[in-house]
Amino acid sequence: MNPAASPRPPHNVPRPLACGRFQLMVGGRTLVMGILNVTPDSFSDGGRYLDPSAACARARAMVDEGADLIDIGGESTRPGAAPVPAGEELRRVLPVIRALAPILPVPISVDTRKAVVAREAVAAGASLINDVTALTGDPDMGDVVARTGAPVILMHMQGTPETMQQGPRYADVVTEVTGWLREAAAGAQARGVAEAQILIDPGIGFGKRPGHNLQLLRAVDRFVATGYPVVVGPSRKSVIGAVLGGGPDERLMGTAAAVAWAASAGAAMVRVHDVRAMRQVVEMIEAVRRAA
Ligand code: HH2
Repeated sequence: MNPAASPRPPHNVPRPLACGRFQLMVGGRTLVMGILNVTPDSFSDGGRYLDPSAACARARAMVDEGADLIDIGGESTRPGAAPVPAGEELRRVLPVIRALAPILPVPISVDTRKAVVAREAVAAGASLINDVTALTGDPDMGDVVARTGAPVILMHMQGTPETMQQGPRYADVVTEVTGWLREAAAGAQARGVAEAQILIDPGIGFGKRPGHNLQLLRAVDRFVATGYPVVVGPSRKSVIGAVLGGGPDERLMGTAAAVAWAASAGAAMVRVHDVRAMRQVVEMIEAVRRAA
């Protein structure tokens, strides 16, 4: 990439990301996004936080453990998951966002592929939009993101959650996903989203075989070199089970290794379930990075 062609500062210079009444610093210590799935069927924490008071308690606990922001989702996007109607997704996430927004000392992100959910979530107090379809799903999502001015995570997925694990294919997964994300970011800007508000995510586990996921992790530095802040979500995912064996609850150390790798390659944010442990991982990586 020709740096002169981009107004973005180099990725390793910390800069503020405007998030509603908050500012997150991206480009310094890797930020920790705590996952809160208000769903009956998420692959790891499904059914545990459907009750709004349990969800709020979990969000507060993750903040105490060191989360820099909380990502709230009301629809599982695990492989084979059926879509959730907008009304049901709104019923799941809005009470939790409304209860948390006035009291949480960190920004709330909404994990949704529906424009109406993103719009209502921001109105209720969310200040970042995490769209696993990178604005390619709901035709109104681009407008909602542009109008709210919220930062947006554009994530790569091949196919849809229903179909994505049915024979995913790439000639060169890293080049294809990098190119796709660059185009998604350009498309978002063409629809009025500010360049400074865009983050990109290679979408670990979304239409990828284990080998693809490992190659994408290995290439986090190539995503960082695009100049966009990079989000990586390896937490407890099946690629870890493919390497080490074991179910989602046995993937803590594999997650820690993936988070350490991503953080040392310059990832701006990691999306994780195990906040306390992963905050320690990213702080240690940062201490090594800054050692004089
Ligand atoms: N992964 C999941 C959901 N949302 N968003 C981003 N930006 N990146 C990710 O890697 C990502 C994501 C899937 O994980 P989880 O939320 O734990 O499970 P489920 O989709 O079953 O709710």
